[in-house]
Amino acid sequence: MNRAELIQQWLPHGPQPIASETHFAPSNIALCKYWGKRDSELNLPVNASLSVSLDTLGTRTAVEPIDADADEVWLNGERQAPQSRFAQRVSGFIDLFRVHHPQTRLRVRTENNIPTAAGLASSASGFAALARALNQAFALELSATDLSILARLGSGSACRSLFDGFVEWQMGVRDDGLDSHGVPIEARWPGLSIGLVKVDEREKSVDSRAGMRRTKETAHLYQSWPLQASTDLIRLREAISARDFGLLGSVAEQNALSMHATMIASWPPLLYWQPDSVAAMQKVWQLRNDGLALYFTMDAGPNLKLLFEQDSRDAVLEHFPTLEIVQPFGV
Ligand code: 2P0
Repeated sequence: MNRAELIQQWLPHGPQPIASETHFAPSNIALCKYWGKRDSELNLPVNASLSVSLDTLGTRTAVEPIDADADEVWLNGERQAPQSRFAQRVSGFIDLFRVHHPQTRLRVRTENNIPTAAGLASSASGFAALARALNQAFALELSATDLSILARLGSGSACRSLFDGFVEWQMGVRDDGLDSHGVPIEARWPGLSIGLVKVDEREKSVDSRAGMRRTKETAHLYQSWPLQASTDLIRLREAISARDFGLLGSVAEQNALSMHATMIASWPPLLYWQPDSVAAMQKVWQLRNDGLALYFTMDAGPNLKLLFEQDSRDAVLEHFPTLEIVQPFGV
């Protein structure tokens, strides 16, 4: 199904838009990854995924109508060129919301407080915060679930950023994707810690969207990915409900490495790792052999995200002194 048709039918008619307040949405890190689409028009995934939202790390966004020919997009205080990829993606997303007010042009002010050194994607929190701001501006009064569906059209992983804590993105079965959205998991895990290991903060040469397509189209190994992901998801749910950190960490690490295995098996090969990424992985494995409960996950880039609990914090910092630590549920 075409996204314009879907929105035309599905989105309520609202009044003329007004200026919104500033809305926040958190970034998220997947413990079971989203990798591969069954529908790239609607960002419908091949597999369900599970993430944890990063509390106060994310994006703040406000929108206001302007009298102009084009949207005006500001990122961290800087006006973005209308032809830039960033501004184009923002305007493309606004198109969904202005379907019943096509003449409307908006000024979008968006600020990320995600440390630039962290190697964290900001598109997830960005589209989630923008969806919230647009919901208010167009007086749509949509539920968090509906906003999750819309955020998914901006960037798949954004559908998980409409919720705090652990979130499952249920893949759904419908062609229109109205059952493919984030669902919060009612469990907290104080002390759960995510440490951001910066290996390289340069923009990656193959973005996730292109990487997923290449993997799905060229890697035979990818055929085993849906089974890996569905098994991991069940085990992660168990780990969360039993608060079993060894299970959570080991499943998350194996899931990330399995995703990377499918990337490496693509053609041309997709290897996001750098020598320092491998060195950091080997350090984690060595520390684990020595008895430290430390695991990692990785996304489509060279940086590692370490997973540990509060009682290991000092030991982890001793070996990774520049680590930036996020505790999504507090200490
Ligand atoms: C994830 N990633 O689950 C996975 C792991 C990257 C690796 O979601 O094409 O930016 O906009 O739907 O959401 C990054 O993919 O891709 C991502 P689109 P998105 O976090």
